[in-house]
Amino acid sequence: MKIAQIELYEFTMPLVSALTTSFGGGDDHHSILIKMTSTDGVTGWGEWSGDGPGYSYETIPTAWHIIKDYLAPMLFKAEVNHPSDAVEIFKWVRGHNFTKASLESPLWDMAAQMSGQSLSQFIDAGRGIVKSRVSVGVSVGIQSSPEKLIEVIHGYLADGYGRIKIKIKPGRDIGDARAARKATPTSLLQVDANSAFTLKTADVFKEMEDLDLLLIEQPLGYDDIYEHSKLQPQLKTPICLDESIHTPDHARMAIELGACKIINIKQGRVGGLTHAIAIHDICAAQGIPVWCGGMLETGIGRALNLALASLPNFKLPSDLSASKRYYREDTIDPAFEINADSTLTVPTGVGLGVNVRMDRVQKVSLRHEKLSPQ
Ligand code: OSB
Ligand code: MG
Repeated sequence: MKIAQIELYEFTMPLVSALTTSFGGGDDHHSILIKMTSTDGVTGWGEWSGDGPGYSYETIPTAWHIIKDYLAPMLFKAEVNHPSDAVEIFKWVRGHNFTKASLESPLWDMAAQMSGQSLSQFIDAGRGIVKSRVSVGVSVGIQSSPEKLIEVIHGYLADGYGRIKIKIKPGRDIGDARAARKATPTSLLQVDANSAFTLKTADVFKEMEDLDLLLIEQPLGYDDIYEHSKLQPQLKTPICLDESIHTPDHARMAIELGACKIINIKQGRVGGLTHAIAIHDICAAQGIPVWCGGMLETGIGRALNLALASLPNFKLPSDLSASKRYYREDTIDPAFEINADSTLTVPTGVGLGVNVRMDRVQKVSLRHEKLSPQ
């Protein structure tokens, strides 16, 4: 397969509910959609899932620059036999994982379409190991008060979510975790610190031990593995790494050091589905369960995440909520809905298996650029 055209759409969409984290968070979701066309006229979609410099160094302008000046020209020159070829094609560019992933995504969509399969089936490759429904939860931002947090959690429980994750930061930690546990004495509950603590301020996690938390996500440095390996043995509650795992080697090293007992896989953060699947396999072999993290993706990115999370070692509920938790009008049809058993159904149509609503993409688009071979 040769690539004939790459279209970039910068867009912004209002969030139904802002996700305030230890590093901030706004009322809108601002990102890039990618439409790719092969010389045979097959089209595929992808979504850049970086968040901004509070989460990783990548931003929309860096993504645009890296795609336009480096990745797109490299991809136009290449013959793509399998979407995983992207890793080798883009290897010369260091880092910029979210940006590489955003171009690898449409290759997976196109390859699955060309094989006449859903992306989940394409990843399965005839092994019969993928699930048709994925267990999911909801990620709840820091609220104005613990009382408000309880109210918001009750709303999500009523919507059918069986797993709640709350964001925490210093000063809004044990109090919020206790409030969340009070709101839901029996649901699966976890906290995400987004790197806001240090070994010196980590005693608060010992106070959380009696709350029966499923996991503590990324308590320490965003680039740290070593100090997490000092903290994990002091806690019974499993540590789950998010920010500090960027490559399959990071996953291997974190497990080897005992820095975590669980890994959050975000395909964008690790440079695409190829590396995400590799990390899934490494963890499976080591008995480390994984779950799929979210970056407030619209339905395009979420469809890809759902295909990934259909793999068997995605054993814990993923941050993949219904369309309406994020957007009043999603970029796709039909909207994702939560099933009564706190699952999302993996699309069965070919490729991503969702219908991209071009009218809505146009409506939210801020900038559009077409790239083609020079
Ligand atoms: O740490 O998991 C995170 C969103 C933006 C940046 C970081 C994170 C998140 C989420 C979103 O928690 C979860 C979702 O998409 O539902
Ligand atoms: Mg996280």
